Amino acid sequence: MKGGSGNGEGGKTQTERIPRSALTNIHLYCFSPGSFLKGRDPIEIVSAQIRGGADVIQLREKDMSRRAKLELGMKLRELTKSEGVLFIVNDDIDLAIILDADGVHLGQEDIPIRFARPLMEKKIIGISTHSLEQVEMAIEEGADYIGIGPVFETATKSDREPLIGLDFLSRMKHVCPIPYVAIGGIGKDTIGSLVEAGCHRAAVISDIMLAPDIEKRCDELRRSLV
Ligand code: TZP
Ligand code: MG
Repeated sequence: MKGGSGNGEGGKTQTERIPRSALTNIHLYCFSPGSFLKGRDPIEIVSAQIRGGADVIQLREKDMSRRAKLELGMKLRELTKSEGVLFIVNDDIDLAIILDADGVHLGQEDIPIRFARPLMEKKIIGISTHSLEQVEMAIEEGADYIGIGPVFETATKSDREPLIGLDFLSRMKHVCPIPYVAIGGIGKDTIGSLVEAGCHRAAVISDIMLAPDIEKRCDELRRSLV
């Protein structure tokens, strides 16, 4: 088992707080397929990411009904639990609670952390940030980790914010005491520059979903990050 609230070694129960240390060792942050599904089996896509070394799986399905998200989420909860991988739900605090996920990932337009925390006291709360001001606010509000980006150009998020760039990323280690995960346009061709900027945690969507061999690509990316 890795960081997740597994039912394997350690025998943690879901009522214990997910320790912040579970986030210390995460490197490769992956996702459910969303619009990249293309007729494939979502469970097989996530399984391949886990076999390749994903440390976190986020349920991120922007076009699914909540009922469909619940059904997929139940399967992903079971899979991630048995594999000892952290399971995070995007946007929906209620779905995160229903699924007994390890945490929720919020955006700047979602419910603020101060309202989410009482509902998720023992869980992880992550938040997407796009500027120093948002990073400082996230820390002040008690985020457990931060998503920071977009670092590079991406077609995956149509309403993306301005690029933060590598200079800003390299400053994060001085300004951010909690784990931060870079996102946006990260893949096998760009991951080296991320590491050069001192960032060893990456969230990757399209480069993995479009790869001919998802497991192999995850393995390559994860090896670059450690
Ligand atoms: N937030 C900022 S960029 C982005 C999100 C969710 C999309 C990242 O996708 P990709 O395909 O890895 O660039
Ligand atoms: Mg959101």
